[in-house]
Amino acid sequence: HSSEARRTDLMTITRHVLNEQSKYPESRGDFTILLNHIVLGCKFVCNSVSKSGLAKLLGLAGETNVQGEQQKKLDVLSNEVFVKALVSSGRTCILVSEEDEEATFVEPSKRGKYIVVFDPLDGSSNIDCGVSIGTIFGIYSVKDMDNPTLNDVLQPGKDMIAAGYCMYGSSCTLVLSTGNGVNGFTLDPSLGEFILTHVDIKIPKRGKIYSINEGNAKNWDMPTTRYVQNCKFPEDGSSPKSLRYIGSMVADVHRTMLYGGIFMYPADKKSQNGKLRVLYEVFPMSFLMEQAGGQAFTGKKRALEIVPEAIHERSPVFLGSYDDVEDIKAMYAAAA
Ligand code: AHM
Ligand code: MG
Repeated sequence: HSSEARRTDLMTITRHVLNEQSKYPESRGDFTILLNHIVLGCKFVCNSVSKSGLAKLLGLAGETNVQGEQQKKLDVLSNEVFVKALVSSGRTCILVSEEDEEATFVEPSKRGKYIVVFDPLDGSSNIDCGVSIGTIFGIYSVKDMDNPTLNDVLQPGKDMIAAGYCMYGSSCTLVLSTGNGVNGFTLDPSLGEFILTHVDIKIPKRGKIYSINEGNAKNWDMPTTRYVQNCKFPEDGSSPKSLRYIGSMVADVHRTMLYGGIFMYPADKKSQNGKLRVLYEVFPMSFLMEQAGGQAFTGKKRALEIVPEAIHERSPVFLGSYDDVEDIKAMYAAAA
């Protein structure tokens, strides 16, 4: 009767995290409270994203509302919701958002021990045509709660204590790791709860898909060019890989996680450090990939070993199935 049990014994994300945290005797529920506020932000954004097409149809977007304010753009709105939810959780001390030039230092009366780095709504070019977009987040602990400094944020990704993303697609899926593997939760809209649907996600050791913006090929370096050439014309006589590229990091990484393969945003002649941001794009996704048994590489080293010098710094990244990332590492080693 296990299917019956599954239907009546719902493992919500809160219950799951409470279970995980109960393994640590010193845990006092702070992380669970923090996560609940992140989840609230995700639910809000999910709701706004699903209504945004309708709002456009009814001519709401871009119009002024009753207070005479312009309707806020979705990414700006999402950022406000996350910042307010995180500050009011009372569990954060520093926030870094893709939308804000400067880091936010939480006032002492509302301060907690966690640092949250996030991209509230990633994949902005996909918003207006209804393609999947997402939220990405990473969590660190501060060293000295009474004295938070920017250095607390500029830690290598391997020091994160948790990372995750929420994808606003055909369903709303939240994928989370607290350093004990990766689990996926799907929002049940009728309950308003994220329910555990993807237990202990492991990425296939090798995949059949490569994912990259090939429009930049003219400016790639030699190892990337060779690697992609080999995806299409494999020298060992194996079948060519399929190409999938959505242009939303969350959606491209989510597919890579479930189906296997490799996602790449390399350096190119125009952008020496690629496009993706270290703190709230490269680090959380690399953390999740490693936790799922995959790898993340920058072209020079393990992505989680980058020591960022600025909060909006960028880095090239190659992440996905263990063996596929081994191949690109070999291309770089051969070129060195
Ligand atoms: P954004 O923060 O402006 O949305 O840019 C980030 C997005 C990622 O989601 C995605 O992987 C990448 O940009 C796609 O870039 P490109 O359009 O250059 O292929
Ligand atoms: Mg982004």
